[in-house]
Amino acid sequence: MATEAQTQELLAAIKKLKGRGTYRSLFDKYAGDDAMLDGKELLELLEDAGVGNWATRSMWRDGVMEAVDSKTAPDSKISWPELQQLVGDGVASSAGPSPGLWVKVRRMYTV
Ligand SMILES: [Ca+2]
Repeated sequence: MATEAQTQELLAAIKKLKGRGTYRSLFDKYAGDDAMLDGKELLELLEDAGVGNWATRSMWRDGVMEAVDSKTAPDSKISWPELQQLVGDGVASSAGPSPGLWVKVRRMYTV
């Protein structure tokens, strides 16, 4: 279950982890040299951000991956443009994610 609250929790945790850096630098840190965030790297990010716990974190990973990964060319990896859909560009972040993405992220926590 859950939804809006968990989406907000996720975004708040990522924002906190980002600290004074940018979303781009955070992405680069976890994505590494290939500039793609795979499942293992996403799990590390979620763990460092304190999202979920040992029992639920893999569900968060799967949910985030499913919501953010391209629907037309899914590769189970998150590129920077894909992550931007979730966090915005970090500059004009007040605009936030598109309404369609909110629905997707919300749906992924609904069992
Ligand atoms: Ca992808």
